[in-house]
Amino acid sequence: MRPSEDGVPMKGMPNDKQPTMVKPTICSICSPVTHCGIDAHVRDNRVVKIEGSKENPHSKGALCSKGAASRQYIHHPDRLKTPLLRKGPRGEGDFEPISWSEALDLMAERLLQYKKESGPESVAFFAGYPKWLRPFLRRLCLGFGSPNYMTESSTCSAAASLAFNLNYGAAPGPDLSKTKCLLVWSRNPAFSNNPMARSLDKLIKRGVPIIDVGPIFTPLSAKAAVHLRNRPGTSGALALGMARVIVNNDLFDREFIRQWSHGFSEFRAYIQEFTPEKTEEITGVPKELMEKAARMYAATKPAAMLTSPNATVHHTNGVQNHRALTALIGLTGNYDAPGGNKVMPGCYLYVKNGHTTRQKKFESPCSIEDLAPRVGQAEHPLWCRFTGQAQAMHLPGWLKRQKPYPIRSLVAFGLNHRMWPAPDLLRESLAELDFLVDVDLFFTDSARMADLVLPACSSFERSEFKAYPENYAIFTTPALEPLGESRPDVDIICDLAQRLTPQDELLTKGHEACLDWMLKPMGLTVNDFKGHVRGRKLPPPKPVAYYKYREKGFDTPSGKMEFYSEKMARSGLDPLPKYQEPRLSPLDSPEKESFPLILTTGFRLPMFIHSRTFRVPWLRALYPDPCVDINPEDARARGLGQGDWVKLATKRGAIKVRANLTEMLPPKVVSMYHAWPEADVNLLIEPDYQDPVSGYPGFKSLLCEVSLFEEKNSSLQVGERHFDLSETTNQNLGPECDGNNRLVFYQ
Ligand SMILES: Nc1nc2c(c(=O)[nH]1)N[C@H]1C(S)=C(S)[C@@H](COP(=O)(O)OP(=O)(O)OC[C@H]3O[C@@H](n4cnc5c(=O)[nH]c(N)nc54)[C@H](O)[C@@H]3O)O[C@H]1N2
Ligand SMILES: Nc1nc2c(c(=O)[nH]1)N[C@H]1C(S)=C(S)[C@@H](COP(=O)(O)OP(=O)(O)OC[C@H]3O[C@@H](n4cnc5c(=O)[nH]c(N)nc54)[C@H](O)[C@@H]3O)O[C@H]1N2
Ligand SMILES: [Mo]
Repeated sequence: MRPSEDGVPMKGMPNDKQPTMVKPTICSICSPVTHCGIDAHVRDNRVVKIEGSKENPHSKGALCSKGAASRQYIHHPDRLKTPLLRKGPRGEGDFEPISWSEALDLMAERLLQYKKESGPESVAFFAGYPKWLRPFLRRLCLGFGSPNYMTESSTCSAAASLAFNLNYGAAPGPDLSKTKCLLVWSRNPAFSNNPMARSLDKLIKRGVPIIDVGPIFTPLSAKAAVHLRNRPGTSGALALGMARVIVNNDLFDREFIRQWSHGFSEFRAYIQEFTPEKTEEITGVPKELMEKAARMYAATKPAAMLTSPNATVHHTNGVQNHRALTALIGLTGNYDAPGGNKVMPGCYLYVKNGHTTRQKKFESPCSIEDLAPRVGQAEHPLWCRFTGQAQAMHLPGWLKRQKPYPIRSLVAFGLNHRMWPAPDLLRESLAELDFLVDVDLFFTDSARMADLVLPACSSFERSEFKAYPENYAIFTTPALEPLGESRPDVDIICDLAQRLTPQDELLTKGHEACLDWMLKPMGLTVNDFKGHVRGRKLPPPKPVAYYKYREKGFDTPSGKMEFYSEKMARSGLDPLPKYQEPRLSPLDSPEKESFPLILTTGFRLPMFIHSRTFRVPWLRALYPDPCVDINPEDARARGLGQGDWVKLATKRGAIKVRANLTEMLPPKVVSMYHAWPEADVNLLIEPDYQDPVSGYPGFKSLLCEVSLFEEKNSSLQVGERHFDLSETTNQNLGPECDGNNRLVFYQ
C-alpha cells in the first residue's frame, strides 16, 4: 500500500476509490503531559472514526473515554465558527460575525489605546487549561510590557512545585524504572492519566509495593500494599507523624541530613508533637498503618514518591502540607538517588525526557520583575516570583477595586469562570472591563461575557509540537482543515504580535520560526519532523546524572535542602512546614455544627475534564446528572437513597444535585466534581478561602451538609449573592432558579 503525503490509506480499502484517510494526530482534550496518539479516520473533512495510535510510544494505542469521544467533541454544534463581536448588552449573547482582519485590527486599536492611556499593565493576558499556546502568549504579554500574564496554574500544580522548590530548589519526579517502593501521595491515575496508570500497573506486576495516601478509595487503593485514608486537608500532619517515626527510629539518612540539610534540628524538635496518637487524632489514619507505611517507605531502598498537582495543595494549608510530605524524600536519602526522586531538566511544555529547549528563554523577552507589580503579587510574592505569573485568583477583587491601577482589558484563551471559587463574583467583575476578548473552541457561558469572541481550532486542525518522555516527539500534521473560520491559537498570537509587538523579530515570524528557535539545543528543526507524520525518535539525550547536588549544591538560599526555609522566613511566613487545620475544620470551626460533613471538590472523573466535556453526548450518557458522592452510612443517617435529589449546602449557598452512595468515600467526607454548568459547586466556596502562600483555593477541604431536596417544603430564599443564569446554554436549571432567573441560595 502506498502511504500518502497527508496520511496513511486505510488498510483493505483502495485509496483511489475510498476517500476515507487515516490521519495521525494527537488528542488534546486533557493534559499536555498525556496527549495520546490518535488515528483519525477522516472523510470530507469530518472525523468518522477514532482509534488510538499503536505507534505512539506513550499511549501505545490506548484511549480513554474522552479521547474515544473526540468525534463528538470536535464536531460539536457549540463550536465557534467565526469571530463574533458583541452587539447587545454584555452577557446577553447578542453577537454579530466579523472578519478576522476586522477582529485583529479592532483588538490592536483597543489594546494600544489602553496601553497609551493607562500603561501596558492595564491589559491582562490569560490562558485557561489550554497549554500549548502558553510560551507564545507569555512572550506577547511581556513584549507588550504587561506583567499581567496569568493562567490556570493559579489553581494547579505550581503551588506543589513551589513547595518542592522551597525545600530543594527543584521539583524531582519519581524514578519509576528503578524504584523498589512507591509512595503515591494523593493521585488517581486510573481516572486522571491513563498512560501513568499503565506504568504503575507494570510496577505493581514487578512486585513494587504501593503506599497510597488519600481519603478516597480509588482503583489504585485496591492494588496498594497500604492505603492511608486521611481526612482531607491533613496531609501535612500525616507527613509530620511519618517523619517522627522515621527520625525517632533512626530510619533517616544521617549522612545526607548532616551534610546537605538546613534546619534539621528545628524540624526534629517540631515533629515531636506529632506522636502516633496525635497524628491519628488529626488525620483519622490508624496509627499502626501510619507507622507501617513510614517504616516501609524509609526502610525500602530505594523508594520514590509520586505526588498530585492539586490534591494536597487545594487547601488553606496547601503549600505547607506539600512541603511536609516532600520533606520525607530528603529525610530518607531518596533525593536525586537512583530509584528515588530524580531531578530532570524540562524539555518542552511540562515534559521531561533528558533533552532541553529554549522555551524558558523564549517566553521571557524581558524580566517580569522589571515590569509593574502584577495581580496577586502583594498577597503572594513567593508564588508570583516563583511562577513569573500573576495570581488570577485575585483578578475579581482587583477588577472591582481597579486599584492600584486599572485593568481595562483581558485577552483570554480558554476562559472558564467556573475555574474560580465564587465564579459568580468573577463573572460579575468581568463587567468592569472595557474590552474582554475570549478565544475558545466553544461558545461558552464565559464567552458570552466577552466583547469579542474568537474561534480557536482543536488539535486535529492544527500543527503542534509535542515531546514525550519516551525520547520521542511529534510535530503534527493537521488531520482536518480548520472547521469554519477557526484558527490555531498560536497563529492568532503571532498575528497579534505583528500589530502589538512589531519589534519582536521572532514572534512576528510565526509558529514554526519560534519553534525552530526553541528547539535549537535539541539539534532539530520543525522540518526534521515533517516527514514523520506519526512522530519520531529523538537523538539519544545526554545522560542525566544522579546526586547532582553533590557537585552543585541545592538551588536554595542555604545551598542545602531546607527543612527551615529561608525564603519563607524572609517573607514573614513559617519557615518550618508547620501544620495548621484547614480554615474550615470539622474540629474547631464554628460552622461545624450546621455543616458537619467535609466536602472535597474536583476529584477527577474519567469522562469529564473541567468544563470541556459535559456537552459531549457519549460522555454525558456515562454520567447524566451532577452528583455528590456520599458514604452510605451518612446517607442513611439523612434518609437519602441512591439517585435522590439532594441539597448540597455550605454557608455560602446550596445547589441541587443527586446523591451517589459509594464506599469510595469514607464516612463524613463527601465529594463533588467541579464546573457543572447547572450545579456549580464552586458557587459554594468563598473567594478568599485560600492558601496564604500560593493563593490556591481550598477546593478540597470545606464543610457542608447534604439533605433531601424537598421541592414543596423547601423554603427557598434568594441569598445575598445571585447569578444571572438567563444566558446559560444549559436550560436544565431546575428549581434553583427563581422567577427572575436568579440562582437561589438557600439559607
Ligand atoms: N479525567 C480527567 N483527568 C484529568 C482531569 C480531569 O478533570 N478529568 N484533570 C487534570 C488535571 S487539571 C489535574 S490537576 C490532574 C489531577 O490528577 P490527580 O491528582 O490524579 O487527581 P485527583 O482526583 O485530584 O486526586 C485523586 C487523589 O486525591 C485524593 N484526594 C481527594 N481529596 C483529597 C484531599 O482533600 N486531600 C488529600 N490529601 N487527598 C485528596 C484522593 O483520595 C485520590 O487519591 O488530573 C488531570 N487529569
Ligand atoms: N472546585 C474545584 N475547582 C477547580 C479544581 C478542583 O479540583 N475543584 N481544579 C482546578 C484545576 S487543577 C484546574 S487545572 C482548573 C481547570 O481549568 P479550566 O481553565 O477551567 O479548564 P477547562 O474547562 O478544561 O478549559 C477552559 C476553556 O478552554 C477551552 N479550550 C479547550 N481547548 C482549547 C484550545 O486549544 N484553545 C483555546 N483557546 N481554548 C481551548 C475550553 O473549551 C474551556 O472553555 O480548574 C480548577 N478548578
Ligand atoms: Mo489541574
